Amino acid sequence: MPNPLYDTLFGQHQGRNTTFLQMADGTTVTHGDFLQLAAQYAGLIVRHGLRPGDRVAVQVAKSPQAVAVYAACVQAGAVFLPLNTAYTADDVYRFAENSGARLILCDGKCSESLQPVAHVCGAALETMNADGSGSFATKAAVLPRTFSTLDRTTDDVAAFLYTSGTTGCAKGAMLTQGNLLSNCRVLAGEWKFTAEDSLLHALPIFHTHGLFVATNITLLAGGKLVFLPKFDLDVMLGLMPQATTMMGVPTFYTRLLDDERFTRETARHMRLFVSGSAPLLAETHVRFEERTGHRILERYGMTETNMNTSNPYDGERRAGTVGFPLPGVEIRITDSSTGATLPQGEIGEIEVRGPNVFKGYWQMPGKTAEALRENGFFITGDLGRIDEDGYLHIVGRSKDMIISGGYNIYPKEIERLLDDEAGVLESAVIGVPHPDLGETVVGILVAEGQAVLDLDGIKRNIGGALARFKHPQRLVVLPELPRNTMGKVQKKELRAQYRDMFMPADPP
Ligand code: MCA
Ligand code: AMP
Repeated sequence: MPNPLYDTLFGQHQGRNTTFLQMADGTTVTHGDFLQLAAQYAGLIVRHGLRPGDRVAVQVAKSPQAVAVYAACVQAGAVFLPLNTAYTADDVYRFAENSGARLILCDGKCSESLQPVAHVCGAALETMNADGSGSFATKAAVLPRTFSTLDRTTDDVAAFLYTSGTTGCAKGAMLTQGNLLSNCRVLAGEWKFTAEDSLLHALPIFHTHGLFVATNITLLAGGKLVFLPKFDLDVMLGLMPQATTMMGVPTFYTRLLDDERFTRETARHMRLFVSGSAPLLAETHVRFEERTGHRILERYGMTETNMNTSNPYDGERRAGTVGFPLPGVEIRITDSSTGATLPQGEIGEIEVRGPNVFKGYWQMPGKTAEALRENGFFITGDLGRIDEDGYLHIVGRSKDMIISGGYNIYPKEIERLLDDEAGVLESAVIGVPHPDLGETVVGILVAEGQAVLDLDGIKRNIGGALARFKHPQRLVVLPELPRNTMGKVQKKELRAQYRDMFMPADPP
């Protein structure tokens, strides 16, 4: 029976003895063994009563078993809903509840806090620990190692990825089999992936970059992932000589460059370094080439669209740009207020159309209509311009969002908590430049009347409700927030005022 995503990424490897995953300790998982495990997991998903289209929320550590859950969902026609392991139980509740998840998979350490969530949502709860053990593995182990793949079409939803959005409300972006397939096919072709490739994989697998780009492309091409639980400089340096490609957020590149052990020799075996998820400074691009002789290939994507543009594999990879639209993808630059296409070279809203663009936000026709024009163009919330040679430059964001180490943070979510603190009249949360993370979170507070704010206490109070990576690194008190004549807070001014807060001072 046809299931295009399963057949293309997974089914083609059935019974193969080739290495799919190589772990840091040198142990490996073959394609064939991986697929048998995935089949057992698919069997268990179906035994839980899930039918095609039902959602499986997954908040587990990165492991071969976690990837097998993804494969199992595809094979059983379930919608895979991966969640950042840093999310709090409240976050998981919001996503599980909104999506109507029927099965929640979590680390054994979280089962106590998530049991009530599963109960309220009417979902089953199973555990999967970082080493793959847990109730899910135990129950699956006795099931057949084959599973009759369920029918799907390219228009069926394969995954939900949640984005908080500028209003702080959770939106489930529905990605179809066709979205994921078209994008990985195009990227594998453009970036010349083959079965000979070995990709150094240190990204998390709960986001587009690590899963739908790095993992899908490698599966499609039949190559190998050198599969690391997280970014660890020593491990990366040790294993890079065995790899041919790497994908990373800019923080990976700055951390590598800050270590003198990272040399031309370390990168000698590599053929391609890809960067994305956040802006790569032109300076990093230049330093990287000086050190290794490699030009980083920067590309641009989004949760709702997968990848949109890429610098060329052959041809000039231009620092400070995200390259050209991928084959089949259209980009236009528009006037944010009228939606009219702007003349070439002008700065405006970046809009995207193509087979990569998602189906809409789950059960949110209003939000979907705000983001997706009737003619199919998706309004990205990024500002850019196309230069005379056709390269896209991202020059800023019209959406209020911070990208810290490749993770998106929406200020509204933090401002709400700050505003609720005793003695706080109002707040503004901004992103300021950070040497390691690209941007980091700063909260600006205005006190009520003569109130004296206990900043450490406020940090502690809001901390419990926020995933760690969203915690403000610093809180600052101002007598008032800068506003324009319409009364709108001028975050641009605040960002300018605090732009050097974490940056090393230039040597005199
Ligand atoms: C970890 N911490 C962070 C971040 N990561 N704080 C702010 N921003 C972060 N990104 C905090 C932890 O909460 C912890 O805090 C402390 O740092 C150490 O944690 P650890 O896990 O050791 O952190 P790390 O190893 O230094 O991680 C930094 C990292 C990681 C390697 C940059 O965040 C990462 O792998 N980022 C990649 C994200 C990604 O894949 N983005 C793609 C999204 P404490 O000590 O206080 O507890 S997909 C996307 O954007 C689109 C589609 C695209 O175009 O790709
Ligand atoms: P997300 O919605 O988490 O997938 O994040 C997507 C956002 O990351 C985009 O809208 C951009 O703002 C940003 N982004 C992704 N790739 C790049 C890049 N190469 N340069 C600058 N920003 C990027």
